[in-house]
Amino acid sequence: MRGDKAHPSSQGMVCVKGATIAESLDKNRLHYPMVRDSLDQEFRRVSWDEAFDLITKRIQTVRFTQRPEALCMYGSGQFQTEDYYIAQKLMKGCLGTNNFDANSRLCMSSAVSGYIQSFGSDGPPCCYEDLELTDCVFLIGTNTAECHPIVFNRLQKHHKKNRKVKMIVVDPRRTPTAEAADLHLAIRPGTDIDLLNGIAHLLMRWNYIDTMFMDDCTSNFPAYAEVIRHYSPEIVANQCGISIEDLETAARYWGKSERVLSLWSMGVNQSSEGTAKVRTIINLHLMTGQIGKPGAGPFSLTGQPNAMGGREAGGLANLLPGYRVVKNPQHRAEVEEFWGLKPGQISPNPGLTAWDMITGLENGAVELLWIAATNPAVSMPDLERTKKALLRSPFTIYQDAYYPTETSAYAHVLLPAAQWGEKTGVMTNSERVLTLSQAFRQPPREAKADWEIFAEVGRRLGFEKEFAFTNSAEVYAEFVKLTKTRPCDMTGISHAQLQAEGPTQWPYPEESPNCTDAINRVSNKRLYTNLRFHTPDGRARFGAYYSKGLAEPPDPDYSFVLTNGRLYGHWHTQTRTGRIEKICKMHPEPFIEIHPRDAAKLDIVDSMYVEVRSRRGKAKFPAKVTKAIAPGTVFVPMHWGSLWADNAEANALTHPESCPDSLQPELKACAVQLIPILVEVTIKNHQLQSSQSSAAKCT
Ligand SMILES: Nc1nc2c(c(=O)[nH]1)N[C@H]1C(S)=C(S)[C@@H](COP(=O)(O)OP(=O)(O)OC[C@H]3O[C@@H](n4cnc5c(=O)[nH]c(N)nc54)[C@H](O)[C@@H]3O)O[C@H]1N2
Ligand SMILES: Nc1nc2c(c(=O)[nH]1)N[C@H]1C(S)=C(S)[C@@H](COP(=O)(O)OP(=O)(O)OC[C@H]3O[C@@H](n4cnc5c(=O)[nH]c(N)nc54)[C@H](O)[C@@H]3O)O[C@H]1N2
Ligand SMILES: [Mo]
Repeated sequence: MRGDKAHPSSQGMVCVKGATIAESLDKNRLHYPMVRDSLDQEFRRVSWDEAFDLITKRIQTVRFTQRPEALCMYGSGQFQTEDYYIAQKLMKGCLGTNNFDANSRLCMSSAVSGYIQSFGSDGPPCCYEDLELTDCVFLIGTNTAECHPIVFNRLQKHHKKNRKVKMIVVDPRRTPTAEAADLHLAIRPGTDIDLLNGIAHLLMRWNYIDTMFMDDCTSNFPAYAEVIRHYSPEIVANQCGISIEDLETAARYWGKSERVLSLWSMGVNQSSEGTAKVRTIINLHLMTGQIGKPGAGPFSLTGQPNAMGGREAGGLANLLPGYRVVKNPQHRAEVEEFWGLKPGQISPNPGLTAWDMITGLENGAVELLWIAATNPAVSMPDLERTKKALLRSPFTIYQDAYYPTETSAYAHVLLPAAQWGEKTGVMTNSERVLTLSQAFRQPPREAKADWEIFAEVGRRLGFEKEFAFTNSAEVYAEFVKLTKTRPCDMTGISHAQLQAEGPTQWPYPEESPNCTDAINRVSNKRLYTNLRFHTPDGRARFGAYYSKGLAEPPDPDYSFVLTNGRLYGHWHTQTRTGRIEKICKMHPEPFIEIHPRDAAKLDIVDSMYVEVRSRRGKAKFPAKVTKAIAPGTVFVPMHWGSLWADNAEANALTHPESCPDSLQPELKACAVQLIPILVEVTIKNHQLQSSQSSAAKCT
């Protein structure tokens, strides 16, 4: 495995996950469709024909005896764009329910809502070249060094080479990212809006604002000015748990820099006020005119390989293809017409979100759940409740590349999916660059591409014409037509074009007499260079938000804040990285980080087991006593589900509080108690052995 030196984004760099991934290609793959009547039975192998027949019959029954709203699909940013598109056409178009949501709900949905509300459209406005052109980079709620190592590498080179470039990191933990910063603001979890409003307060006070930009290009500033008035440095420093000097330094770095770039990820998005946090970051850019120019702008770092493509294809319950939204009647009409559906076929109601699907199983509203390319039995919040709900599901189809995963235990039907390298499709990265990911090997045994599975079900439901595709290039060609004149116009892009020209950035409209290729390529690097936004009046909107803080703040009974996140070597639920020797050696087991002061109070010493309890569940981890975590806060990695360690599931503790605008669960923080375990317990680290033995059973 080598990086692609010609790729404009990675420039040939790969991290450990990329470098070792070949090792996981043939380990524990799901090879055949399998079914069972109830969850206590063994799976039996069936032919694709039988599996398709079973699924279509079940869909028809639910559709005609209940309602299409009882059908749900839960997909993923691991899909290629073609998989996403076909799923939207099947669910939202042909079946008439918007109940398609993706794991992006747990990830980027706050950024999507924030961009839409502030700019009138989704779409990160920056590009990676900005990493090398900025004077000040503001990293908030992102451990870029471990989670976006290639991005971080580019940034670090620039930072090291240019002494004047400032790097500010806002994170309750002293992560490797924070280690590299000129200024680390170790705020209390959930106090981001306090901090951002506090910086805005100082920028106002010191007159570091761009009034001309605000007058010409923005709206709603007065409401915002009224809010930030209340965020004096004394109040903010106290609230965030940082010094006034550090707060002032941050504001000064921001105010004095010609070009400011902010980067953020899950420490911001994964919150019940995630959208407000995103908009509050954008506010700082609007008040200082830091957008639409090189080296500047609000830049969300996308988590998964193709979560961006999912947004383009409309892969959340509130979206439609081409950066359209379900609630907009014109958007629905455009998509209906394009798909040849009768007017009104697309439901005007946003569908069930990922968490709504879980509560829908609890209250009987969901009759059929189709899960693909995600492992919710590890990654959903409030895991005990999630698993109980999954156990009640009348019919669950689970389509994954690997077996077993924690979620396969909850499936009635298992469908083997081809993964990257075994199917050809398009993926989009954070800077809007599209890459053709080409197949280089056959899918193992009977595995099929996700889009092929959805299309075959569509045809068997009677939509032959709608799903008459013979390859993914045709699927893509149809999809791009739906982006015509939309903010993410990619009508000039096709599989053949990507193959010939290489990775391409959108917007990339098809060639027309007054819009040549050359012009497109120059102007699409950054969005909003003309300082006109996609709102009706062309102005970017300030969002005026007071901080609400954590949805579940600590209290005398649950006095610590638990936060969680990622480690450099592991990918999410370990279906691949857990099977790679080098990575397992790098991160042999889960742990809980505790500050020495807290540890001393509770008589906890390094490596001692600690039981962590929240209102929803409990888990056990060996302690890692370290000053890298702020007192009062503890941290556990998210990667260990029940297949990889006993009693150490971080998500058993998290909670599903969600807010109405982005519907983002509060995954990053919850209140917990810590109980040292004096008698040694074993957290058996199953790792490679367990997965190999269970695999032997199924294949
Ligand atoms: N190695 C690795 N890389 C990955 C992934 C992986 O699984 N492994 N997954 C990918 C995906 S899908 C995603 S979404 C990204 C996630 O990338 P990141 O968001 O960078 O990763 P996390 O570790 O989840 O969270 C980042 C930081 O948020 C901090 N944080 C917690 N609470 C708060 C808060 O209230 N405020 C602030 N400011 N910070 C807070 C945590 O301490 C943590 O260091 O990574 C992607 N890259
Ligand atoms: N507490 C807490 N919870 C979190 C997070 C957190 O930070 N803290 N992060 C959240 C975030 S940001 C994310 S993105 C989620 C990630 O959570 P998940 O989506 O559950 O994580 P993955 O392990 O990436 O699961 C992807 C699944 O897809 C399979 N797969 C891979 N490629 C393909 C393919 O092409 N087709 C099919 N059908 N299957 C495929 C893999 O084998 C794997 O089972 O977790 C969320 N949950
Ligand atoms: Mo993510």
